[in-house]
Amino acid sequence: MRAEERVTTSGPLRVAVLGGTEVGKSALTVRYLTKRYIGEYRSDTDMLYRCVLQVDGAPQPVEIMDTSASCQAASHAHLQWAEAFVVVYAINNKQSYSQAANTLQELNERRPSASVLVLGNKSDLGHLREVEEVEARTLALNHSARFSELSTAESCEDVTDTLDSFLKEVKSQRGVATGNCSGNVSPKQRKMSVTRMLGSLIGRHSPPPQPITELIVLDKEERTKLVRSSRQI
Ligand SMILES: Nc1nc2c(ncn2[C@@H]2O[C@H](COP(=O)(O)OP(=O)(O)OP(=O)(O)O)[C@@H](O)[C@H]2O)c(=O)[nH]1
Ligand SMILES: [Mg+2]
Repeated sequence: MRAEERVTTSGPLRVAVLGGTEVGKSALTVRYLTKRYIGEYRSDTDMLYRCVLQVDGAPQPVEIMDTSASCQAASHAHLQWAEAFVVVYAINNKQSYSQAANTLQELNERRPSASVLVLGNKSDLGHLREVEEVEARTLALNHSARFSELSTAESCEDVTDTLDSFLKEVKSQRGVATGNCSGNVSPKQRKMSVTRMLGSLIGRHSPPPQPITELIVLDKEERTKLVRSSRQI
């Protein structure tokens, strides 16, 4: 295990959602947490969701970082912060697959012990397919990662099943139940309710999403602090 890898045995499960631009990272995250599919999302910054989910039949504090592809230059911060990674590409976008392959390589070098899920999104666009499922599945296998291909737009059930079982695996790899949900977050983070945030994203006439504990919008400076504070655990 590399020095920069820390074995976390308490506190929230931290998952970073990585991937190229417009592959559906935000759609996937919001779909999982709210069961809703929303067409357009803010994409200029990272979104940190803090919540308590049922993982393997028990309440579990979880933090999910929906990363912004426009902030990829700072992705080292994400690699340090999270203990598990969802690497997303779009099956109709070969370039996003190449980017996912590069990310897997980087994870292999910098976070070899981390749990990784490779996720091919937009399977509803099979007629525009540029990435064969078997190729991506083999890539994941070669990196000892899980693999799933699904459509965030069309199947809430697939998203839920895939991420539920991934979180279960992440938790089981810790070996012990986790502690509290307070986390270690720098004081300057802007906080707003998910209802308000999603309300502004999806428009006034949509019904409110299911409640989530907290959504924190991070700019680059704040993200750096978040990583610094997570290293002090
Ligand atoms: N057809 C289809 N479109 C999808 C799917 N998931 C997301 N999209 C669409 O893809 C576009 C990008 O989705 P986002 O969730 O914003 O993608 P992102 O990866 O968060 O993008 P950035 O934050 O800009 O990097 C949006 O128009 C979504 O509606 C899917 O499963 N199928
Ligand atoms: Mg996004």
